[in-house]
Amino acid sequence: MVKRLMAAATSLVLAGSLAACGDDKPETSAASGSGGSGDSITMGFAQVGAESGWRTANTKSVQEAAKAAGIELKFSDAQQKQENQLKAIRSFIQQKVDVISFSPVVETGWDTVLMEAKRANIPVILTDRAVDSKDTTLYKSFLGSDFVLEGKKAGEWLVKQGDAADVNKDGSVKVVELQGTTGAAPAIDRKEGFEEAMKANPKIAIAASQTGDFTRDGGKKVMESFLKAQKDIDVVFAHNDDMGLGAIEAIEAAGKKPGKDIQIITIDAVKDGMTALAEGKINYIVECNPLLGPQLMDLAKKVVAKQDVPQRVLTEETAFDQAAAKAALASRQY
Ligand code: GZL
Repeated sequence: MVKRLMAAATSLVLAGSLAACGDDKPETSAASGSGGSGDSITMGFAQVGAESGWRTANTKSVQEAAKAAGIELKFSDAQQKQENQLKAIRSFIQQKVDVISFSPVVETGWDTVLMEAKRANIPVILTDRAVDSKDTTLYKSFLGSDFVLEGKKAGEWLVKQGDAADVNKDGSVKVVELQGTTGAAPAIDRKEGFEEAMKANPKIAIAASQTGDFTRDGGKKVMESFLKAQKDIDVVFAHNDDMGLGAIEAIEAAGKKPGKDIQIITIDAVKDGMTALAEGKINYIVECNPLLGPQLMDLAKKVVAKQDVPQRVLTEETAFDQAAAKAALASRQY
């Protein structure tokens, strides 16, 4: 009991200082179903931000699953800034939470804070994005997608299109790429997977590649610059739906037909992306499942109970063409 009182006192101060910093949103704490009795689990969750439809769905899944599991959730939104995530994790350590989980906004710069959590005997579960730490004892498990495979699926679809229906008379395919957040695991890995698949048809070439930071506005601005700088773009490969939707706005403003004059391939399969796919403005979407909440809470209970858990838990996901999107749209959860 004393531990929790001390922690509560500390958290009030820290929450105040966090709020005072103004950089990130103060933590929110959803009371658990059990009223925070001694045996309930408290999780500190440091979220990337609210940059995309995928992230919003991921946050909803984590918050709803914590409530359903009777786990008290201290939630922090880092607004896509690593320093805010680091601050939140250190606050969770001060508050002596039972388990910490976060989606690292970028791959690098986590070893020190993970060591601090380890020294405080607080287990860490990574979700969604990975870290580049070589010491895998710094976290108990990583729950999330295989981003290289997602990029590969996107590239393999394009290679198949190229074989089946030449995009240009000479068979050449000019691609522009809207990258995710610089340094983020999904951005690094999706690019790697796409380029790997493209090798099957050397006539497919990436003429320009730039980060749109996973946001709709970022995708629109970068696509506007590509349309000015590049002649005869055939395909846009966007690392997420939101940047692809921004690209659609730019393509239409330039008087071209997205999905026809310029084909668009994206990753995520959130509702807005799937709607554009069903309408024919996007040509192919590789799914990246944000509904990680239930699996995360199961892992958290096992980790707090000192049970063994897998170092890596992969999420199941598929891909959609326009016909599949029309059939799936009504039943999509996010
Ligand atoms: C992928 C996730 C990415 C999504 C984007 O798991 O980290 O971040 O693809 C989101 O939509 O912003």
